[in-house]
Amino acid sequence: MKALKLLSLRGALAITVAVLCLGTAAASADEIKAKFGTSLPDSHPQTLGARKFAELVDKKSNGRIKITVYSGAQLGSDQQMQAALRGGTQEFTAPSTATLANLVKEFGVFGLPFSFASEKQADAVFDGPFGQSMLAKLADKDLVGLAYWENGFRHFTNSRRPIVKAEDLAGLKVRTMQNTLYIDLFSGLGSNAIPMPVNELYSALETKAVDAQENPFTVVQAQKFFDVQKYLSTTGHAYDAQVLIASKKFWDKLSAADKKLIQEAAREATLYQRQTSRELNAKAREELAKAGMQINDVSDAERQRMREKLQPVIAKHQAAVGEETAKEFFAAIAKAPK
Ligand code: EAX
Repeated sequence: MKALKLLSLRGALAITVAVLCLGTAAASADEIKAKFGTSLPDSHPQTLGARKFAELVDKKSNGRIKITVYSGAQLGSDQQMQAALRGGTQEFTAPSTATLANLVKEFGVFGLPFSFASEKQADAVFDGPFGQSMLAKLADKDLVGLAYWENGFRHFTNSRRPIVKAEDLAGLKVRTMQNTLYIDLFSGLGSNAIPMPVNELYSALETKAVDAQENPFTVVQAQKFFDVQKYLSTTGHAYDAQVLIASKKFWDKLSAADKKLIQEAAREATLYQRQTSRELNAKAREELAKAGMQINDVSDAERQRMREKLQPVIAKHQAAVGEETAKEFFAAIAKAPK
C-alpha cells in the first residue's frame, strides 16, 4: 500500500514539474513588448543607446522581446517616466543620476561638483564595486539598475555674457535639473536657480524666462540650445551619468533566461553608448562654434575658485547623501585611473 502511495506521489510530483517547465517555456515563448522612454532627441547618445539596446535585445531573443523607443520626452519628463516605471506602465528609461537622487538620496553623491577628472576615471568608478553597489539600492524603489551610460561633463551656457571668473555667474537666472544639489550649487555661486525638466528648457531659454543652463556639449547640440544661447563656458563642473533602469514590476515577471539576455544587451549597449557619446562630444564643440556660439575655456584657477566657493554646499550634500557613502565614493575615485 505504502509503495503505491509513494508511486502516486512521485507521479504527481513529475506532472507538477513538467507543468512548471512547460509553463516557463510557454512564458519565455510568449512575445514581450516593452516601452523605452528617453528625455532627449533622437540624435543624442541617450536615445542612440536606447535604440542599440532595443536592437540587441531583439536579436538575442530572436525577435521575441520587442522594445519600442520613444525619444524626446514623448512619454513624459525624466521624473514622470521614473514614476511610470515604478508603477509598471513603462519598462525602461535612462535618466541622469541627479533626478534619481530624489528617489535614492545616495545617488546625489555623483553630482558633487568637480569630483571626476576624466571619463576614464568615471567609467572605473561607475563600473566598479561602488557604482554597482549603488545600482542595488534602486530595488527598494521598484527599479532595477542595469548600467551607467554617459551624458558627459556639464558646461555652462547663457545669453548674457562669457563666464570667465566665478563672479560672472552672479545674478543669472539658471535652469537646473530637479535636484537640490544642483539648486544649491548655482545658488552658492550667486545665481538664481530655477529647476525644471529638460523638455521645458528650450522654450524657457527662448522666452528668456531663464538666462542660462548647464549640460554637456551633446545636449546643447541635440536640443539646439545654440539657437537661444550665445555663450558657452567650459566650467566642467560635474560629470553626469545616465542610469539605464528597468521597472521592477516588469523585471520580476521575466524568466531567468530573459533577464540574462537583457543584462548582456545592457552591457554591450553601454560600450556602444559611451563610445558614441565621446565621438559626438569630440565633434560637438567645433560644431557649436560654427553654429554661432562664442565658446571660452574657464581656467583651472577659476574652476578651483568655484570649487572653494562651493565648499559649504559640498559639505551639506556630503552629509545629505551620508558621510559613509561620500567616503566610499571619494575612495573609489582615488583608486580609479585618471
Ligand atoms: O538626463 O535634465 C538634464 O539637463 C539632463 O542632462 C539630461 O536631460 C539627461
